[in-house]
Amino acid sequence: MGKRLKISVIFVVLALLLSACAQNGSKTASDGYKYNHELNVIDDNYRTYYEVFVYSFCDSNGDGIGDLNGLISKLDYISDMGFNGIWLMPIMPSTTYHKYDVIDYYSIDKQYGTLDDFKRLIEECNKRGIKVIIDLVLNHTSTQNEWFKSAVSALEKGQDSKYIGWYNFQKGKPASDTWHKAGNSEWCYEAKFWEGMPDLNLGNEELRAEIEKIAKFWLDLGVGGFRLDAAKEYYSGNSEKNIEVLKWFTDYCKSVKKDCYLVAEVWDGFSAFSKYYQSGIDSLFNFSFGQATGKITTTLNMAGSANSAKSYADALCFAQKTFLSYNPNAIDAPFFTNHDTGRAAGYFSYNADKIKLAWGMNLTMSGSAFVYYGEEIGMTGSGRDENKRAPMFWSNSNKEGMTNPPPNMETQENHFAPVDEQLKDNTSILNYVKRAIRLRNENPELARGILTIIPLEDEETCAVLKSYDNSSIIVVYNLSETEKQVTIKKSDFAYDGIRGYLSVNSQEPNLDGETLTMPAYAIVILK
Ligand SMILES: [Ca+2]
Ligand SMILES: [Ca+2]
Repeated sequence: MGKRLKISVIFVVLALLLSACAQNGSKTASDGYKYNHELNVIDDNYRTYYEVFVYSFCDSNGDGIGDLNGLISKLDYISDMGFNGIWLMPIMPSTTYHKYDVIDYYSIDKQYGTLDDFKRLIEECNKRGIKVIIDLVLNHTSTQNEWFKSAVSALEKGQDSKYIGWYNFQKGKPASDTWHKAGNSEWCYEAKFWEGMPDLNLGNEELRAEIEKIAKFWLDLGVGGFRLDAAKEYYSGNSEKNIEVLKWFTDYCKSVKKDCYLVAEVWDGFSAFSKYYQSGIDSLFNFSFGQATGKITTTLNMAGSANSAKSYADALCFAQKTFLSYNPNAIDAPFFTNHDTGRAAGYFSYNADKIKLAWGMNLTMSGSAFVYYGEEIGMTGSGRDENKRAPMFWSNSNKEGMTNPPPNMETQENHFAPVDEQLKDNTSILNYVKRAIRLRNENPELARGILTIIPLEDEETCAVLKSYDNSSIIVVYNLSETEKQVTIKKSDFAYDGIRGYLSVNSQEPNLDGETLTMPAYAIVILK
């Protein structure tokens, strides 16, 4: 071949490659994935959140306890994973390692750092387009909180104090095991979870004014909103009153910062928690799809038509319809695990394929999705609470930043590699999760789309249409352990081709006309 001919052949090949890329707007990634598209991240309240337990995340000063500066040092990691939101578990001064018993609502626990560190965290997050929401515990305080100490001291002396009305006190002996004696007084106080956490009386107007002050304090510091702990127990057994509390608090926060984001924990069955959307709150954690007993796990672990892929798509559509019927602006908050549930690896006996697919299902759900730290590497954790909050497993060889376990944690043996090793492995759980978040960040329809079921013949597969802002994508799920072929007629649901996919191994999907061949456990997006 002459030199000139060689050059022109190379030129033609290059031109063909370039035009092929231009045709579908996609680029091939270093791992061979052919469908990388430009990011299309919208700055609204449909985000992908990373739930961080600061205590166990990253230690910057060598005392073995995670801290805000340690978290700041990992923001590039979090941002590279594609997260554009962080939920911080409680950071305020507290007597416990978990810090759900708050002593002072206007400060940072010394173990974690200072308010200046927090301000720097917000600044650094702002630079990366990450919205920070913080845990706000309104059901109870610590017994060491000045409010409670003042109330008990007044009761002991038979004096009056405005703080007495901030809690639930009753004269006489404790009526049940959620009531405890208040110091040396003749009174007892309600503490739903633990005697060290007295329940607040959220009907008290002065307390509400104080809570508004607290919310404004943090919103002014730059937090993007709040995760509201234990909203079902504000008034245990009285959802109407709880909904009223959420409405008051939501209205107040939105009056301070219109685009703030509120998500509440109402740990209950589907019909019970969805009703809370009547409060106008943005989001409620979707307990029906997450956890070991939720729809994702039962679909992947149990055979039979009640757990078929079709039933999964039906459940997705029913959930969205229900939430929107209570609040037209409802944003679902799908999570798969959190600090109170066992870690996902254990739900599937450490089967990496199922762990990946579960995250794929979670991260292709509409709404703001939440991923608990360490889940992206399939960390181990079950049983007592401390076990579920183990030190983030950054590396085997480099212990820098790694924390000590929470007190009383039993040894947790990780079955999967640490972050530094998984980052380098194209087929790791971490890189699967990263790709799933990338798909959310490329396709606004994934998080924001209104769902329509696309009927498929095979019950181990399902498909939904997601429409948002005059654009639609089709998400197809193969929830079986074998390859499947699926046919979706372009005359019924318009699409050009494969837009992206999630595969639990290196196998790729293929579209031939209207016939889509899907590897086992694959999720494919058509557009
Ligand atoms: Ca530290
Ligand atoms: Ca309560």
